Amino acid sequence: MSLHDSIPNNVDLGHDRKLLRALEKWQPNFKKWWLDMGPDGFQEDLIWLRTAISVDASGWAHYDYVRMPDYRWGIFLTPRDKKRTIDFGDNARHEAWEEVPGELRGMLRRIIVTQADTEPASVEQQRQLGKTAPSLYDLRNLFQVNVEEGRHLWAMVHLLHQYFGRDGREEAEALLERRSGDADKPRILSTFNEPTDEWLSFFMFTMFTDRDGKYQLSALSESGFDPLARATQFMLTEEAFHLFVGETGVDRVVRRACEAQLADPNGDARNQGAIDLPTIQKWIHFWFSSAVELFGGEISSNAADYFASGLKGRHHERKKYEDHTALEGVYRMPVVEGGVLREEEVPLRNAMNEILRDEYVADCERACARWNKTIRDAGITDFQLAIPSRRFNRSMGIYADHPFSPTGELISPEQFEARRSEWLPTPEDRAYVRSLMKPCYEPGEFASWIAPPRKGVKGKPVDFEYVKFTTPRA
Ligand code: BYC
Ligand code: FE
Ligand code: FE
Repeated sequence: MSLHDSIPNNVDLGHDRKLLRALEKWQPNFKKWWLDMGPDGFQEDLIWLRTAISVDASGWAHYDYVRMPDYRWGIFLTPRDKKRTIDFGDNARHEAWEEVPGELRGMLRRIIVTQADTEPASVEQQRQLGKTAPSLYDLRNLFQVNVEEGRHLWAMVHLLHQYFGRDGREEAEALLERRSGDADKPRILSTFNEPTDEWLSFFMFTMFTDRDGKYQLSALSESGFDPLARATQFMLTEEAFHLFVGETGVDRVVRRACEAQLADPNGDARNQGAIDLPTIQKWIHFWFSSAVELFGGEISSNAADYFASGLKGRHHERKKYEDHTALEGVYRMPVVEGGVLREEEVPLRNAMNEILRDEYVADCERACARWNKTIRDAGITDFQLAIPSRRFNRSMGIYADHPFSPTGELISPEQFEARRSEWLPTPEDRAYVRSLMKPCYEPGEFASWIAPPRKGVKGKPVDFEYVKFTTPRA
């Protein structure tokens, strides 16, 4: 582990001068991007952050006050297993690749660039959120997520630089040039161009969009291209925290909604400065349906090629499956035909995106069941939240051209429009949620619309000074 090099790493950068020089050339451009597009207005403040300093299980994290531009963005891969083989697809049982096979170069580059692009995109989407943080605890968590997404970009840029020569270096530059939401040079995937300008959306994003990241990274951690597998394995350990922020964040908004509803004489949480449960449901509808697009087409020859070549497996491919060829068997999928939904059999390899989406949906439903427990525990028995059908509100894939209700029934466009404002955030809902977004920067204090967490970070109390401002704040 070289922690004191210009770029902390466990990939022996010191012995690869050419690679080190290429990355050292990219580094100032990354820092410039971070200052231009990272958290706006907090770059001088001291944030209680964890930094990766080792990849072994015995605590890879180190906590201290850090100014974000001084964060030690490093390159860490889980250790190499020299006996590793490719474990699925047509190349199964061959030795894992340590270099990029010529014929897979284009496909692999495309996967890595797509993954890489999401990381800076999310930082850009969240750039203004610090100004309205509901507490110092949440402010710190936002910045923790942001610096780690920055490190995920480093992890992918390292692969581009080390294994893709000149085009890899060009892709690495382009990653710093695209901008979330920009009409001329947008980020690659749809969700990463959606504004995330209030905190309910931030919690939904870390709940639903980062969770796509978990499943995509998991599929890539099975890759026969060993450096990608090892890079994504380590990214997954950081991802767990992002998902924690999202799932518990939503849970805290739900808890507060219940308290406020029960405390209000008219049973209206909004009267108490909270976000009511039906509004939370609309945000779930919006962000789930947006995130679920990220798994790609239901029937996808790209996905079949990724699997066949051994580049992208299923979630827990080695642990969970016995047949790693996926040449036999079918996936039964509801499709729209002649105006009705009916099941069609799709060859397994072409359904890989859908198989991964299944894992994702089940995980979202598990989280939703916990929020519903929070609602019941509060004493509210007539309201439950729900994850909508994956067919609801889609703009890509086989369900895109048909309106579906949140419970997944095929409906007419008129029926959808008649209920749109009941199902999805209206401009008024958005204005209401935005009106609540006022900063709460006193240690231990929380905004009116969110309950405190059950405990602080890494043994620190909830009222710990997670952010020390170096300039006075309003
Ligand atoms: N938006 O066969 P299809 C994360 C394109 S999140 C726009 O359906 P495929 C993170 C597609 O590119 C994880 N375009 O899809 C989270 C293709 O284009 P072409 C990110 C889209 O290729 C929070 C066409 O539609 N990682 O880490 O099987 C914070 C038809 O392709 C979208 C990855 O995505 C979309 N949503 O699957 C920070 C892993 N979906 O060929 C970070 C790498 C599809 O017509 N990516 N298209 O030009 C992949 O494995 C695949 O590219 C996808 C798409 C699963 C995304
Ligand atoms: Fe990430
Ligand atoms: Fe993440």
